[in-house]
Amino acid sequence: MTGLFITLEGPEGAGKSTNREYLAERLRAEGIEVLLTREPGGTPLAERIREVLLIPGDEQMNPDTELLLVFAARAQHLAEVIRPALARGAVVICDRFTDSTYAYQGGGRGLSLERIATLETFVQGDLRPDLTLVFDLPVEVGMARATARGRLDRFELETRVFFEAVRGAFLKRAEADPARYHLLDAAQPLTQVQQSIDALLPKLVERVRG
Ligand code: Z5A
Repeated sequence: MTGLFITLEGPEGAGKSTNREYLAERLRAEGIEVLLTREPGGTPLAERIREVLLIPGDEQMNPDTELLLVFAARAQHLAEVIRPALARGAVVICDRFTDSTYAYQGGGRGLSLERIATLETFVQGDLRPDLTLVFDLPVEVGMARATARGRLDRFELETRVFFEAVRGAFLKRAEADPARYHLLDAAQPLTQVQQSIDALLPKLVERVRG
């Protein structure tokens, strides 16, 4: 038995954390086992790597170090949480996954996409998400939401140019594979975003029940 692997992606402040709970509750209401998790993180060790990645420090982090840390956390997360849950037939909803690596380390930092793809295969084998919801919104709207929330993490301190590149990378990936990606307009009021999620539910439930 294999479950369903759903990832939520998009720039900062897009509403992934808010809507992951919503989607999980809707699926649970159908009697489906849902495992809700996030990256970087999802296990105690991977959460420690998350802190290294997010907390601003005096020493500038080398982009390759950043890339290797996200994949190190992912290897742990896959082994301890994601693969076991999928193996027992659960739906895994993961707030960010490797599309974020392509967007932030590839688009934002300008690292080679080929190198990211090599690490992706090394760490994941042939495991890829079954469905990726991309919460898209203009950079200034996302930045305003993040700023309104208070203290900014190491990524949120980046420039607008960086976030435009991140957004562009998500959109490009979504455009290249419409079978896997579903684009949501995250600048809409929350109730409308959730209506768009509701519209996806019947097909999702059907897919889980095979
Ligand atoms: N990162 C990376 O570089 N490489 C990788 O491979 C991975 C990650 C996996 C941490 O992620 C950072 O790690 C991330 C990329 C990097 N950095 N950034 N930036 P994170 O997921 O923890 O951080 P985040 O994306 O910045 O989370 P976020 O700002 O919390 O965004 P969100 O989860 O999409 O949004 P939210 O918390 O649900 O909503 C933000 C606020 O907006 C909140 O007050 C909501 O109430 C409000 N909101 C949400 N939806 C709406 C609507 N529709 N209308 C109005 N207000 C709304």
